[in-house]
Amino acid sequence: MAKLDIINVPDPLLRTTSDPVGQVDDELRRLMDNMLETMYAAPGIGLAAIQVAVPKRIIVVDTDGEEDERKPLFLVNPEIIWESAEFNIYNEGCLSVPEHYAEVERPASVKVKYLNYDGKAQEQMIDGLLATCVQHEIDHLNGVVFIDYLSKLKRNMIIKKVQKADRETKVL
Ligand code: K1U
Ligand code: ZN
Repeated sequence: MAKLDIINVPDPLLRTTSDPVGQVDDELRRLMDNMLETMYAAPGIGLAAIQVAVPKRIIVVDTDGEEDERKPLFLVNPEIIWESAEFNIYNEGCLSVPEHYAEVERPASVKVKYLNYDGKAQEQMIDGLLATCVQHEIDHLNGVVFIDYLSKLKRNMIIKKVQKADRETKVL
């Protein structure tokens, strides 16, 4: 497995709509394994392929935390087919917007349809942090970043701070 580079805002790749996957084959599974290693190393609880500059509709998530109890989910071509009328607010972060967090409101529960690691079609009801995380990652597949839910002023301020921090890291 290999750790991949995560791109940050304002990289224009983060604004692209990712392409559906045709077939889940060994090459795609290798990408999913590398995404998972990258996510755990970051550390994070989710990662979309576009965050490692691959415009394919793939996300990996693991919101359970403990290293000895890892339960990763691989979602290929994920689609939300139902969402609850009830909403949750969560203080979200993003590996492509390092060090910045903001409250975002999203449906509390969703039903998601996807292909799993073996290419098998699945439908699953999810709630809590997992539902928040899956919605955040599906947003990435549509070129949406969580800071888009904030005011333009706050969003631009965060982008400038991330750019400045990245410039300073490059110089070191
Ligand atoms: O960049 C990403 O898409 C990953 C992001 C996922 C996410 C976090 C919170 C709410 C919705 C979606 C992260 O993983 S940011 C890092 C983070 O939240 C975290 C890191 C270590 C332990 C626990 C959480
Ligand atoms: Zn993110």
